[in-house]
Amino acid sequence: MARLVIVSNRVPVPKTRGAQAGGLAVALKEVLRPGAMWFGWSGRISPETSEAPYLVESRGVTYATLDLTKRDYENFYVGFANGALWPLFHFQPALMKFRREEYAGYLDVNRMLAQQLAKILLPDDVIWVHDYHLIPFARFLREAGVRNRIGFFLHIPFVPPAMMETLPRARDLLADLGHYDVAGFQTEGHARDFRDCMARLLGATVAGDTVTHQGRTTQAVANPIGIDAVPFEREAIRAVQSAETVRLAASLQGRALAIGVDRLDYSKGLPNRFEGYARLLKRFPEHLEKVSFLQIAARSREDVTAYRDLGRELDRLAGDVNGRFSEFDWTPLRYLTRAAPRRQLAGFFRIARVGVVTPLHDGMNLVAKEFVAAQNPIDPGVLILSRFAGAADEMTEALLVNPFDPDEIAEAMHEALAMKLDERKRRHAALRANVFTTTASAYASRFLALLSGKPVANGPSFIDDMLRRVAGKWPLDRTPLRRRAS
Ligand code: GDG
Repeated sequence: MARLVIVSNRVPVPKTRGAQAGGLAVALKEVLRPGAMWFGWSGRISPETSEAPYLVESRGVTYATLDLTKRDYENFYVGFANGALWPLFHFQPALMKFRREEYAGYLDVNRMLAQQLAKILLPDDVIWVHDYHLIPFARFLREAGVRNRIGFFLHIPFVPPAMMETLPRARDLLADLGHYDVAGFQTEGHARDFRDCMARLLGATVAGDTVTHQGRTTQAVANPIGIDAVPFEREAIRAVQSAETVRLAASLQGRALAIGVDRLDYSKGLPNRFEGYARLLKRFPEHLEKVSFLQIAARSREDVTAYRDLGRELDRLAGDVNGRFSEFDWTPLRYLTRAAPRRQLAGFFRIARVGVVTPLHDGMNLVAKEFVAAQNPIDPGVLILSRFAGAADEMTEALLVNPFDPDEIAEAMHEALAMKLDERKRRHAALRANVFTTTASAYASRFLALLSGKPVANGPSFIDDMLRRVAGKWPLDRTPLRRRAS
């Protein structure tokens, strides 16, 4: 039986404590069945790159992680991945900072990780690589002699050829993607942009969804990610009784709650959202003192300059909104920059009248789906969603807005706050049907079926096999771990 290997930049080893922001960990929770392995960076910085992975087994899943050096971290993670690729793929070339030494560091880390993984693979293992940090990973596995099926899923958008070309080394990265057997994208538009780039920038042949370049064929498909909707709804129902949700509800004093939850990231459109809210209060004064906006924006990637600049801009804008509109007994905008526990978010979503999800560009956006799953179908809130989130392809019953126009955000908030129960229910029923069918597990099984065509779970434990093969040479912690409560 084939074993599944998940490869991603960060590996959420179960003992990690505390609330965790970030879409990938949430989405992959479902796929990890006994017999699987999750391989990648430990999230730790060490004086030396690890010589071998650190292994942890929990519930039959092996977590194999390696430390990076400070230099690796700065070049690979802060530099090329988050300083060049992230802005490029979010249509922000002006924020893209390309430096050759950082790109070289990005390749070095990918090579090192691939060489480590190659040592522990069996010929039947199916390898599923995640996201923009690891684009060249398959090439380095191939160079190490790996002939297994290798798939790649990009969680963020892809860009058309004219935008892709602004990145120095774009052609090399595209060629690297040609080493995957399957390349998955959040939307058909992203998959098409990838195929166009391969054709226009590399001269690859495209036929239907397959791309052939230098004798290798990659199937490039849309495979939209989803959430684990049933447990999330259950969590929301339970959380309504929790002390935090009760406290939040009491603090509203009958006012409508509008909510936004995002990582503090420039792709999420937060400045325009704050300005849109200010325009709502200015242009539609009937909402003054009738609405409270709660924005939770957990700080992330603070080592990258653009994120620190954004933090300062939002502090200023939040102060401006509250300075202009507050009353001595009403604060229009509540702005928190720490992560909240997941359960708490679910409860907050459930009591909100409006969910505001207005990224400038987003691969999918799971918050949109979580907001819908958390609603009470008898009295549901309204979702406002950016046209440029991947989720907009499926969630057409949301109030779709252009996030570059703060007035459009204001008008949608006005419409949502005034919307009658019948229309709220009609829109929510359609959105709910979508969110409960296009789930995380549907996404994962679809991708794995394409990649392997045969069952890939419940195989023999990686750790036992590795123990046999490397006989005590690697650091290993077999203490059974409690499942992280989040
Ligand atoms: C990438 C792509 C794609 C947020 N704040 C807190 C918190 N979160 C959780 C949300 C949600 C997840 O993090 C965020 O997922 P998103 O999809 O909205 O965005 P990214 O982190 O940018 O994820 C994105 C995704 O990958 C999956 O493919 O959809 O387009 O950019 O689950 O609820 N969770 C907790 N506290 C917070 O304060 N506990």
